[in-house]
Amino acid sequence: PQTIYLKDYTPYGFVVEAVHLTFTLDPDATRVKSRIAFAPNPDATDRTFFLHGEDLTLLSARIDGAEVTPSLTEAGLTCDVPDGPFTWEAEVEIAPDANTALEGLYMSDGMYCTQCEAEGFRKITYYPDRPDVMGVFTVRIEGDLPVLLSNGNPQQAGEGWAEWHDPWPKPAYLFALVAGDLVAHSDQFTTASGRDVALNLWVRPGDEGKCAFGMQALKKSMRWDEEVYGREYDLDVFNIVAVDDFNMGAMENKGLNIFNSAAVLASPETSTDANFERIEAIIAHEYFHNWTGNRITCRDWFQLCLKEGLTVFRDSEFTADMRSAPVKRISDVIDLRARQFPEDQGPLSHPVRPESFQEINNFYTATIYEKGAEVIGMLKRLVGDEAYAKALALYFDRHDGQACTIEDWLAVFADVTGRDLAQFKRWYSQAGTPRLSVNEEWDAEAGRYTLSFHQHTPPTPGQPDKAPQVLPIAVGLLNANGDEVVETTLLEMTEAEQSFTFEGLTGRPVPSILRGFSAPVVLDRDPGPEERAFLLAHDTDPFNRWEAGRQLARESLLAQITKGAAPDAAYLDGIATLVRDDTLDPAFRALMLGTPTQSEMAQVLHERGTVPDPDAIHAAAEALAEAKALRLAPIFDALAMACHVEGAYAPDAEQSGKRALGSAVLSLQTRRDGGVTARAQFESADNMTLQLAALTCLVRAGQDAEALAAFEEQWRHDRLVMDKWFAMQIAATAPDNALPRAEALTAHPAFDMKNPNRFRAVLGAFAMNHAGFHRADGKGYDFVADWLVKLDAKNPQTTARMCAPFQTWRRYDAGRQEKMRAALQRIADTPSLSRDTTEMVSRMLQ
Ligand code: HT7
Ligand code: ZN
Repeated sequence: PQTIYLKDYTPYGFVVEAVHLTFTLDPDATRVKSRIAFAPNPDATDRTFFLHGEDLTLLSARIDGAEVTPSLTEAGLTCDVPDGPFTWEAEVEIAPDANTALEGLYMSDGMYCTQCEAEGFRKITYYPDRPDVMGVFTVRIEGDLPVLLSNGNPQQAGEGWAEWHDPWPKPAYLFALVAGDLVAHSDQFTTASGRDVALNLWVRPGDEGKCAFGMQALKKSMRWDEEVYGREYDLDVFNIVAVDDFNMGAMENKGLNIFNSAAVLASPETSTDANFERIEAIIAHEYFHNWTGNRITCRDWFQLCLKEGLTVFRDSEFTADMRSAPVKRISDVIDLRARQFPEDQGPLSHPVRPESFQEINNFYTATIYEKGAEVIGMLKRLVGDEAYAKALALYFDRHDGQACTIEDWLAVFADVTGRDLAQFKRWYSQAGTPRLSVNEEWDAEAGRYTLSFHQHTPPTPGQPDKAPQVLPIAVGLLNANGDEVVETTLLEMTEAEQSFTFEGLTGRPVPSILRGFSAPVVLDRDPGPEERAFLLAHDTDPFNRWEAGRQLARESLLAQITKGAAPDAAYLDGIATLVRDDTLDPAFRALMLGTPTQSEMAQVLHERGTVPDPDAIHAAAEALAEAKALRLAPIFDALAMACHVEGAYAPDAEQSGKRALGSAVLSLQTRRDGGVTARAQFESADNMTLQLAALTCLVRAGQDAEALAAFEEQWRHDRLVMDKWFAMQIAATAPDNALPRAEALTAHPAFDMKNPNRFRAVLGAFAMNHAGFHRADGKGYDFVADWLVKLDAKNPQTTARMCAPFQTWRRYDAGRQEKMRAALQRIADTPSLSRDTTEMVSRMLQ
């Protein structure tokens, strides 16, 4: 496959002045007529007229009304064109019903639907399918379906046809069309400047009862973006559509967002608190793209983090404002460490702005999204809130309507602050997770305390040597009583080694370093259990308080695994004290009860030079949970009281925090009472959060046969709930049982490999059962590899994403390594393997 390089970017030879599309819908033979006004691009030198096009049957082509015969290739067409402006017209035929890749125009249960980002529009018609070519689209849809939607504002409609016009120039990746038998949950929003916007959430009949929460989330997002970023919505209508077959979470098409139904539909009976929170965040994310992505888009796909990193950062700020800021920050860091750190420290490591790719779909990664958001968080910390707000205002002002680069983005910060951001820019070009080590010096006589830091980023593929990066390190100092003697101070580290001094102290302080996780680094520092226990008890920074508990748990697990030690009493005591503290937010206490995942422990062991044994890690995790259950047993009842929720179910921060703590306690309680409490909760639950939490406990306890059958019987008609049923019983079961269970579930009548949600529910959940996936006999690897090979022929994008569990193969023992490598090689050797999967497995094997 061909490699595309950032350095080779050149502007397109033409500008698009207007695009008219007419769709005549048919599942097997949809006709697409295009009329596009082109003019020479004064900023370009190369005037080759190339239009992308894939899997299209060209029926006719005309330039300025005269028939032409373009040269066709697999990737598109070229044609001789006049020197000045001209009109291109073409008619193509496509087959949406045969499109199982879910890219371009496809069908989901009788409904027509599109997904064009990143390069799907070229499967709809011939077009310069690149984000720097922006045009004003007018779309006519003809089809015998009640609802016909496209981007922008509705123009005219009649029986079996509708016309839409989007006044805002946009790249083709933001094009969307939906047609089907849909019903709307409608509402209305008045913008700050008084414009009325009609809001519709379109769903399949039967799903109307799952729309109210999504609509409220949309209205909250619209208001928040006005209040915090000064951004108003800019069309008369905002449509959201829920689709069952979708490769990712959702897509921000201009004025017509398309959502995976799992990312928008919710009701208390069928959705967990976590689902509600995720839906609120995704609705916000897609809505926020209207400015950060749509009004200002990316010049090329190497700049993907320009819209994704910024939009993730904005949606995190939104969730922090709507719910609890510390809880959101801790959850984001858990997620970053679980998904981005392994990526950045393995064969798939790439910079936040990559310099080359073969298949852009493989770069919608945790690095681009989550590390991209961390980079913006650091920038904001460094320049301060006020300068950040000014820089963003300038960004919107200066670049509205443009396709931009990271250079444009950084220039607004440089212009507003006068800072030289050349070194900061390394965050965009250098891959890998920096490691930060610390030395302390205390001069009692002078009352001077010095922190000396050393930063080092290990080599990553193609980048053996790294230069020092700008690290904002937030530090606070506590005295021996636990009082804060130096409030959070931002140290700006720019050198490989650098010292910072605090004067005027009356006693040796205890440092709280990297507060709020102020930079996405690994902090290599072992202050010992006493200091961690002290910070767990006293740190005023909630993130570092949680981190102290997390590190105690990590060290306990390490000692259990490598030295056969018993679970650490200091950790158990600290947690027991904290979890009882009713002044603390229950959601925070629930997070405190969590422990590192088994996969995280494998990573930590590997970093410390010990080959991880998945069975030993599982045994240690079980022993720690048992010890915690024993330690907390005397306060189970008191905790259950603290988790009591008054009144009707609401998926708000307060109630869901209580339920999160309740679920954490229930899982410990199940270890003591054999599942009696969980079974009672399962039977009496009137919401999915409580029901699923109880079922998960029963699965973990191996007491699940009846409950699983009852749950299936109750929910067999609801595809989103059934995804939970499939996933949870595989992820939470004992490792020995995971493979037989996953194999059996692939034979279940409701298993449908063509539906990405269902495929992920089985195969993705299996890979999350760490010791089950990493069975010593290698059968877990073979099972996943077999299914990936099968799926690749239908849906390359989802297949390639689901290769990720293999990325850590070099961590494990020789036997497992060889079996994982062989499974990867078998995937790589599959005849006609997609470009997507080929790129992923070959990067992993390199
Ligand atoms: N911008 C979108 C990214 C995306 C996508 C979404 C759905 C299906 C395929 C996709 N390819 C790329 C999602 C987002 O970040 O908002
Ligand atoms: Zn996004």
